[in-house]
Amino acid sequence: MPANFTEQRIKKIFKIAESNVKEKIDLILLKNGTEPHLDLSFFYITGLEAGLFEGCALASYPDGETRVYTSKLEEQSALKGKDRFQVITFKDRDHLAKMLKKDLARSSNGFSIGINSNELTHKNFEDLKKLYPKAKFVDVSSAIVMARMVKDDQEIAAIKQAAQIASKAFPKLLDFLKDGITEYKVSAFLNATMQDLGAQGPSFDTIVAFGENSAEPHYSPRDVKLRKGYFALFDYGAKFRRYCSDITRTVVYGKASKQQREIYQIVREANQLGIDASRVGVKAGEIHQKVSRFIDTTKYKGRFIHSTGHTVGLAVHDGAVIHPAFKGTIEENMVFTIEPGIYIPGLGGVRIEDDIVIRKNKAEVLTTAPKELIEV
Ligand SMILES: [Mn+2]
Repeated sequence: MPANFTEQRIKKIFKIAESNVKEKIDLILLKNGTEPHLDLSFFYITGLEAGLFEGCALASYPDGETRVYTSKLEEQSALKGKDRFQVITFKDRDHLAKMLKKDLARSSNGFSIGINSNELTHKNFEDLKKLYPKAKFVDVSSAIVMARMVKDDQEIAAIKQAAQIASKAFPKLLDFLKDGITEYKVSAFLNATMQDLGAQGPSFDTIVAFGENSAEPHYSPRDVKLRKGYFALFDYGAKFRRYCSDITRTVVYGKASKQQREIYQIVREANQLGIDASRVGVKAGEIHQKVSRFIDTTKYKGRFIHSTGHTVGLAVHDGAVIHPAFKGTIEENMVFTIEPGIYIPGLGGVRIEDDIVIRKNKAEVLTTAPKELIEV
């Protein structure tokens, strides 16, 4: 890991921010709330792997200088990065406010502070306005999203490992399935298996959906039992060094019906189409259109009800979607999912999701679990 990557990442954010807003930004200030209102950009900039940093702040300057304001509780975690940034410890909220006021108000003539409006809570913003009445606040959230979207080598290595852990858990999961086992038990098994394989934990709440429940894309496991002839859908991911993977596989428990086989093959083909369409220079919307138009040429027209994918990183939904709603162009070293599905209420659904990293000439698939139809 390059020793100065905090400086590199900060400079990258400033460069994009200043070209977006066309004005000078004196500093970028991140302020965390309490869990779950934590800005993961805090970890992007610091590279810290441990800690929550509730209530903590981070200030970065255009030359790459960064100060992390931490409570005593997180001090030991923060000190792990002290070669890349300064660590300043506060006693309580008032102490932090005093230090922020003194350290950052460099110019009495007013100065501009970049904030991440995607993550800063309204309360924290109101507090900052009181602290710096003369400052001009500039929203740099889209620059942060863009900077985080194109990954560097150490980020890709972490996601790759997270994807490997999730992929390795899949065959173990198949061995665990049996008549009458519940969605709860299988999701607990998956989480434990990923940790056993080296994950910090699951990257989001594991989805295990049997039978007709597989028609709900954001389903939560319940005490539903596995029965012969059911689709069984598993959407899960591992977190490794804070980076997420996100995979979905669907199998048939028992012998697949003709219709189940047909739905599966269409989704399988749509998944490959999406991967093949993911290249440097294409618009995210074009990838989605290729996938959704293909599904709409089949008798399952209209049954693909979400975007084709989303970027993955520190957050499992890391800022952009693979859909016309995101106007951006695909660049080298972006990491995102391709996850078409077909959902039929009352019957069930199939989704096949992979994580891919965009390389110079093609997409590299990071999730290596098998994708042919499996009848368990
Ligand atoms: Mn996903």
